Amino acid sequence: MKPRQRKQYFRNMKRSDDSEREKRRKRRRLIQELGEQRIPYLSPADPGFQELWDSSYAGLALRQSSALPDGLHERVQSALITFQRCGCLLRDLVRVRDRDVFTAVSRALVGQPGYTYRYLDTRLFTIPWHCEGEEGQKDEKEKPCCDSDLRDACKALWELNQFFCSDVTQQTNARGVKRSRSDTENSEDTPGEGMCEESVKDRLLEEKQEKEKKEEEEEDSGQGCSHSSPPSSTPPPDVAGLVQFNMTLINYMDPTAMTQLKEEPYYGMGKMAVGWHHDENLVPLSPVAVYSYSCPAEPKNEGVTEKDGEEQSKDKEKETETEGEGTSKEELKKEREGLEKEEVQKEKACWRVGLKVAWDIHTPGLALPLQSGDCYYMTDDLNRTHQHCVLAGDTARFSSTHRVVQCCTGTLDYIQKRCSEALENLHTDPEKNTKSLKSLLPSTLQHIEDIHNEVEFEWLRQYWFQGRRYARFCSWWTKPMEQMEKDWKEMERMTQLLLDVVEDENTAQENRRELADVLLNALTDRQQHRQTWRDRCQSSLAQALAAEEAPADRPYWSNEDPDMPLPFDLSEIISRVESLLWRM
Ligand SMILES: O=C(O)CCC(=O)C(=O)O
Ligand SMILES: [Fe+2]
Repeated sequence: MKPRQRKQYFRNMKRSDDSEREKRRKRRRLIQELGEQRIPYLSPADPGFQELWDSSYAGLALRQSSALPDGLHERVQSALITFQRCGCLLRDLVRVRDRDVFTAVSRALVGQPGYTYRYLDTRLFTIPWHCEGEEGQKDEKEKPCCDSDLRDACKALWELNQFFCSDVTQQTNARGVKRSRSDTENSEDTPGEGMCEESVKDRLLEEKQEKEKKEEEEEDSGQGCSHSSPPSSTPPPDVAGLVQFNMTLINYMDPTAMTQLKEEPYYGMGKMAVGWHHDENLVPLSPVAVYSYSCPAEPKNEGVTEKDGEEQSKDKEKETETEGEGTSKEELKKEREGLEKEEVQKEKACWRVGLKVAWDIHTPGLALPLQSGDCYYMTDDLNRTHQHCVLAGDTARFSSTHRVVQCCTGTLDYIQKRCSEALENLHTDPEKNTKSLKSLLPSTLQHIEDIHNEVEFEWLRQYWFQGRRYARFCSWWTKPMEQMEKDWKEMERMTQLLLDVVEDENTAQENRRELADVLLNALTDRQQHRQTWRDRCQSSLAQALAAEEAPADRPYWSNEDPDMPLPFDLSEIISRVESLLWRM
């Protein structure tokens, strides 16, 4: 990098450091101001829970485990354990506010062959799921891409996906009918009885905090699948049509193996496995379906349902009251407090999904406990208007989160087409075995250089950053990535040809300046991104990973590599093009 460029680069870095520091300061202040005070949230045992759910969280639906066929539970649960056993579930080294962090949960993406999912600057590649009756995805040698255990596991998730596709559609349609009827009966949303009454003073404080929290949330990232609100102005999908989930992101976490989990800061809901977030990159208004499987640490007390638990605690309360006859009020109060604490402890032992209305600290939050095998759906615009988090229970837990991911730029098919588009501009003379560019139109070359950067930074480096984690258990991506690297190498050749044209004194002056501009922009971007990926690969967290998971800074080559038309480090070329432009 030239000294001037480097200065600018570091100035930008400093600016973003400053704003990061400012955001962190705001966040600390908000938490300080909240002090011991917390925004209320409701759980099933709290009065007004159902009313709050109906009025402020209507897009959330719980499907208790009994709604799924028994056999499906068995297959899905053993599939999740297979993924874990095969080492497919790994913590992602993602980027949050320019910092490298490991997600608390270990993850794998399973779904449509050739699809990817991008979150927190990380592109995950699907392990392809296998459809019923089909032999499984084959690689180019017609060999199955993964072993038979993994194939069966993928098949089970596909089966669960099929169940969700039809069940979510049915549930949404049924609720749609119910809601439109009740809408005409009672057009006003009534807040639940559990809503808090605030004093004017509290309210003013809250408004101030809300403003700050709003700013805070803009950059709050929970390592879920987003850090920003998805766009709102897109047409609603046809609710009567069948929902097509195209992939599932599997999560796993054993809280006993975690040294520190963050406390939920606003409501005091407990330890978070996944912080507050909106799911990112989904088709607008599409639903999300989640299967929750908590592995029992010890033999479960079968037959005790949520409801039973609640009834039991009420009975206990009654007993205490009768027992309490003759005891002092003080003792009674203590006893009740003890019971409430016990209740809270019991509740926090269970995995829960937490929900809150985005940009709102007046509406109480909602914490929904999930028994093993329970599923929940987030429908309508819940993901846009609300944020969710996952609250860790006492035992290890898997979840399979099915999504309709917006894939227009995220499939292998898409990027292969882009590569072909770029390579179309390369002409090979078969006799002389020389190469040249067909068109020298600046817009065409700009387009090609954009593709070049997209292939390198959105696909190749993303893939290799995740080390050999894919190839270890599934060969599906191996050949396509090799081919993509070959195509990219051809694009390096094309950039070199463009450089030749730009540096050729015989090229018409006007055209030359335009082309030099195009080239300089592309190379500067490329150089900066290469540096970012180098830094990511060399971070202390990345270095601490085991060899087979360690990030590879690939493609990387030395200046002496006879195969490569341009050097890895572009600073010298950038200087040349810059001074050429100065002289024009
Ligand atoms: O595990 C869950 O219940 C949800 C996880 C989640 O929110 C996510 O992966 O985006
Ligand atoms: Fe999520």
